[in-house]
Amino acid sequence: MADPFYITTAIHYPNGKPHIGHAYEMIAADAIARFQRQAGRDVLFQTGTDEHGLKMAQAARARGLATRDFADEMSSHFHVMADRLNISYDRFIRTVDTDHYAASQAIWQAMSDKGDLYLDRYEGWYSVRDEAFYDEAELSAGEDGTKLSPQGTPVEWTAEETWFFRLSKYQQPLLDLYAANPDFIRPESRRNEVMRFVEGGLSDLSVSRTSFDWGVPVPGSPGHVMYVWVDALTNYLTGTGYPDRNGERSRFWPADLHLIGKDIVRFHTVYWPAFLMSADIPLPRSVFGHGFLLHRGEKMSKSVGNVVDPGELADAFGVDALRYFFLREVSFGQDGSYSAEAIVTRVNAELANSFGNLAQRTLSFIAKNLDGALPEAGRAEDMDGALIEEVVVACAGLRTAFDDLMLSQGIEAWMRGVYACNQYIDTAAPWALRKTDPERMHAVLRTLVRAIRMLAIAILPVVPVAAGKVLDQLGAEARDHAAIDDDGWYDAHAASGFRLAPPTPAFPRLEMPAEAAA
Ligand code: ME8
Repeated sequence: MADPFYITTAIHYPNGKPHIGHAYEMIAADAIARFQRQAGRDVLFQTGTDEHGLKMAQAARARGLATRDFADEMSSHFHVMADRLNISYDRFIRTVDTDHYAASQAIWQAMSDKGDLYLDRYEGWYSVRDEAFYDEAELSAGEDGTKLSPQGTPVEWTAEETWFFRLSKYQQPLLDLYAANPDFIRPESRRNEVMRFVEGGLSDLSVSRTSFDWGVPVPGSPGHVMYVWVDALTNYLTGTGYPDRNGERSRFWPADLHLIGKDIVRFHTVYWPAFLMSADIPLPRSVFGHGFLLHRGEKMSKSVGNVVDPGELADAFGVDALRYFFLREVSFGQDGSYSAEAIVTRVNAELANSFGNLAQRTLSFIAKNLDGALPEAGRAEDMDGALIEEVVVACAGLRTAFDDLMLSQGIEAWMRGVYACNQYIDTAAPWALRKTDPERMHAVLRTLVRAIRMLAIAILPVVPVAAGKVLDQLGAEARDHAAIDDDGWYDAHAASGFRLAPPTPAFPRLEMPAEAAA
């Protein structure tokens, strides 16, 4: 059986509607999941919503709804968005799911059996917006003198009896983990931050709450619900059937990649591995903290009025265009900025005018002038083999980069293959050869069809529908990496009598939406 590959996104707080940051994270994870499937891995891909905690309870109260009803309604917006963006998840988990309660209570019990949990009184600062505790030293003063968390959110003083997790005990094991596994935290800048933080010493962590009841009940401790991050992180295990270690999906643990944003790296690389070590569960192989998306370079905020609904962007530009833009424009791991102009410019230059035009011109010429029959071998020249070689290198470049999560660089490598094709067309000028040298025209078009097929397969994880459409037009069925390398495909396919129908453009040109242009 193929090698398993388990990838997860963060589970998103549905206290408000999904925003572009949520869409970005799902799209990036989806491209990686699709890429790994093409590489032949047996992929499990999980995303979902994080529905417990004080933030959700307060948001429900503000809407005058029962918390569960509010959670049902709000989670559905995330589910709809995932489907709208063509996210190929295997499971959309909700932390209110029954099996998730079982998993959370099982890991709790395992940490308790280890002797890592104890009751004490917690007094300290808590940010509801971050659902996080902070030390006094981490806080700063806001404009009106109120205290703010490092994320700039308000904190409040809380005091209650809670269960504590002996996080301090795991300081050295965590440092050893980072030292032995340089890829455990990526990118490098995040790794350095986390190592400095842990080297500074770890306090034990308050892991239950008694002041509200919207959470997973702590086993054997009436009145306590788990701190929302304990249950939230456990979602990754729930997806593999934990605590059953022999179930259908247990082969997917340990996870290969937790893809999350830079603001929650500490939870995933300090708390989460410490919980797992305590419960004697193997650790995930890698955590990648992506950057934040900014609108025209500014942080999204309701007061600035620049919170853009991802569904509206998808309606305006198309899902594949949006996917391409995010993955190409943002150097993965760093912050990135988006605007309507930037989307239109990038997509038109690289997809519509370059790859789209290449495919459309070539395929419609064949449909019209050869009656759709795939070109014959004709009279080959050295430049044909040279082009195929450049395209092979471009596709391999994408693969190597994607393997390393360098998504933008991978697409850039792919673009070099597209540009090489466009140069080849300009030099070989097949349209001019129709009357003067049909033999040579056949060879040129044949080379282009081979190149277009390889490029379309390679870019499938990024633009699955549009690239799939080009491949459908070509009648190219196999779409995994082995198919890119299959050089025998063309002649077998041409000999089968396949005929191209007149194609419709797979990568339409975008126009600036009227209101954004104003
Ligand atoms: O943190 N750009 O949920 P969340 C890019 N429930 N990514 C962004 C972003 C932006 N502007 N804003 C947020 C939570 N994100 C927890 C996670 S996981 C066990 C629990 C990312 O809805 C953010 O970094 O606040 C996180 O990875 C994800 O969106 C969900 O954020």
